[in-house]
Amino acid sequence: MKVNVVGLGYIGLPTALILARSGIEIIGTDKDSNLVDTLKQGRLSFEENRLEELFKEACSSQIKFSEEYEKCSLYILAVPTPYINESKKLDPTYVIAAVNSVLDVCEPGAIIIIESTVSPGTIDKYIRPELMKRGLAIGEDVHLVHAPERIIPGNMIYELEHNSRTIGADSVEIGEKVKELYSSFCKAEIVITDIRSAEMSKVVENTYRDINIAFANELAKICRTDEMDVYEIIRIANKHPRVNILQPGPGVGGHCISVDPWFLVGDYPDLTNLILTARKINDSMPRHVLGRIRDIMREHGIRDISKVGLYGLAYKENVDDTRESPTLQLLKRMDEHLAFGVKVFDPHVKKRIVDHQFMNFEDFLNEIEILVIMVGHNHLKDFHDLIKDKLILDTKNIVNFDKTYKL
Ligand code: SAJ
Repeated sequence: MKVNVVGLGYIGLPTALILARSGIEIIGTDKDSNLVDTLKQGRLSFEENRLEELFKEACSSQIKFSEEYEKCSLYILAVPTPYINESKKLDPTYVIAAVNSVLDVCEPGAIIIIESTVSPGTIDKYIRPELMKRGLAIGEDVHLVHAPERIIPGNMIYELEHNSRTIGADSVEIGEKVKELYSSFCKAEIVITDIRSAEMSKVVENTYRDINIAFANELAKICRTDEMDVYEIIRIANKHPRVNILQPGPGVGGHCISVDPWFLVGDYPDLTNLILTARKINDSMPRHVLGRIRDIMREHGIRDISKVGLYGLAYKENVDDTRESPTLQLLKRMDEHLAFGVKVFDPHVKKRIVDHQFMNFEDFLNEIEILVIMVGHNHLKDFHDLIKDKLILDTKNIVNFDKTYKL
């Protein structure tokens, strides 16, 4: 069997590699020629636990990288699905373009699996019409499938193998065929459903998490006003067998949880009160962090914002992915308040992407009086001796020294 994986980003690349390792012939396609060259030279484009090892194993099997689409009978599309800032609706441009490129070359009866997260109804609204315009009979000439990914950055390889999956198809027969393909690497349950349910369940999963985090963040704000320990309260509440509150933090980043709920808000503006409020609460957290920094500066008579250092630029621990990161959100807010000069360091982000970004942790520490922990990278554990006497604002609840402040 030959499979063309289209889009070699955070989802497409690990998926292509794990399929190749399972013995399936893979063509990985991306329109970014630099990325294709990098992969051809045996170098990875992003950091991920166990990805290097998987890359080596896959490259010794049947995988090739190309800018071209391949003629075959099975395609997996993992291209970006951003949202339009003003309307909060999904921007389907990349998926539509990828589907059309596939249709230009695919074999009759090909299966096109869309893995990218899409808002409910996207395939009916935007993809089926593309096939119909070409006079193709859906379910005969071409089959559409939606198999949303669920893997978490930082633990992608493990989760590719162990997370349950959803396959949305127009017929059980096609669903079963795709299930067989995914069974080559996925050891967990694979559920077959219709396309709309698959689209909706994916968005619902991430929205559920966003709302739960918003609840934790709101509790953190309530507890702050009356000096209660939000972490202790959540820890105790979670001992109840049916309570599972997530953790408060400096905001919600990443390309999933902070994005997907907007699809529902964009499509159902009159019905999404809770979902919209949760989004607003999570988006307000960088401002809350800024307030906490101001409190600590006042208390200690520190006037110069350049004495503040933000630890972490990634959107979460132990990854180098900075998409929608709370630190970038906070820096934007500081910029709007003309608070320039704050120092930044992230051990995983090796490229300079913001002003005053340090590449050496000790140089960074030497320049600052207040350390703001925005991300709980494991890296910090090796430096407790260096930071224990500093003023610290720990937004991730990972250290507890004498001069540590919490969210
Ligand atoms: N966060 C909190 N408090 C928490 C947990 C997370 O503030 O208790 C923050 C994180 O710091 C981060 C953001 O939320 O900024 C999102 O992080 P995450 O680890 O919860 O999720 P993602 O975006 O890395 O990955 C999610 C995963 N979804 C769920 O856990 C439901 C993953 O399984 C999905 O595949 C992925 O989104 C996706 O692609 O949709």
